[in-house]
Amino acid sequence: MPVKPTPADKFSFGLWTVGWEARDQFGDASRPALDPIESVRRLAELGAWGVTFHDDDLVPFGSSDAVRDDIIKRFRAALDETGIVCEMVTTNTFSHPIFKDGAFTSNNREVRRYGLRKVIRNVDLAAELGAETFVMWGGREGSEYDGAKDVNAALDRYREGIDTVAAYIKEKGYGLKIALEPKPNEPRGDILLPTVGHALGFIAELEHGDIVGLNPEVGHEQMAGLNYTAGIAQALWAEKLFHIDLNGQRSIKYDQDLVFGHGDLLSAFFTVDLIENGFPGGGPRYDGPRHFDYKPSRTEDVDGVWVSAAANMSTYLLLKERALAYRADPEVQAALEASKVLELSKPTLGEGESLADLLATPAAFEELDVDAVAAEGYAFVHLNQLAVEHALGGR
Ligand code: ASC
Ligand code: MN
Ligand code: MN
Ligand code: MN
Repeated sequence: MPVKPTPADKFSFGLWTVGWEARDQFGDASRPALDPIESVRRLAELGAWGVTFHDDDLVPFGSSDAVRDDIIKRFRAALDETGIVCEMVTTNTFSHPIFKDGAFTSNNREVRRYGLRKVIRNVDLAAELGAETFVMWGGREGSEYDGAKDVNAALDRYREGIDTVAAYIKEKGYGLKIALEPKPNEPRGDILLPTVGHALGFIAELEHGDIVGLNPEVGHEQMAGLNYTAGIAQALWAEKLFHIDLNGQRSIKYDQDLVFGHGDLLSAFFTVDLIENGFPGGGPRYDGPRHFDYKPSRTEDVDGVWVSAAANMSTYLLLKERALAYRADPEVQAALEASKVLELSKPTLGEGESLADLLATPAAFEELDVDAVAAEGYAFVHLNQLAVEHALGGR
């Protein structure tokens, strides 16, 4: 049975998702443009809680200040009327041809200075609208040719750009945090900060890294052949999971942006399990927005846009119900115990035990029956089958 969402579920959507006209590399738009105000109203009717946008989704690139002010005024009125929250704002530094070699890392310094101005203007707007997160997806920060980019200098410029924005946020006293969004490639041949791991390494080098974290997208990690759930798990461990982009992707290919769960469904189950139930042994939790960054497929008409938007939320809620049942099942708890999943939370050295103490413990090494320990099974397949059966509604 599909489940109807409520604002308490904290679902949010980018204006660019439902608003995508479905123009691609090979074909023209297959749907008309949607008025952002209409999108806000429709999302509210469907039970969403929040909305997000790139500056250019709301205010067309190059609009005069008067037009911009008027559009923002109408957008605010739609938020007030519907109760929809603007939880995150991001900047388009990839569509206009000026950004063809990137924004913060373009070889052209004029472009970098222009990009910084565009981002700062949007930080002010994000703060005005009460957003909590400022996402930065550097879609054009990269290259096709290894000889065309000095990666050392590009990372210096990337750091300079992000630190400048973060310092501005602090100086203004805005309640915003920056969330970097990794992606391995597309539209560039290779993009800087291609995965969650690369981005975490970069954040550690920032001066203002305390307010900089991550916005990992399901499909972006999967495009690199990586495990999304494991990626957000490490971001959580590092206390850097500031936001998430949920969608679907079927293996290593172009960025599909399918409906959440329409790619690797079992992976989606474990993503929801981690978000809703946390780590089996406790630890940091994610309680931010359940944000969808998907694209209604080009084959769908305008009605199909809203059907696909609802599908993201329905799938998430069904998986949530299944994930809660999975963890509540005593058989699963026993299987977690039998598989020693919970034993991993116990420190390797005992309380007050030093390495010298361990070295002086023959039972830990000299006397350990290595063959007997090696022969023990972990019964992970049984545990996984329980997850599959729960995910399929068989328990
Ligand atoms: C973003 C974001 C993406 C891209 C893409 C634009 O801000 O999260 O994945 O832009 O959706 O089409
Ligand atoms: Mn994507
Ligand atoms: Mn995204
Ligand atoms: Mn995207």
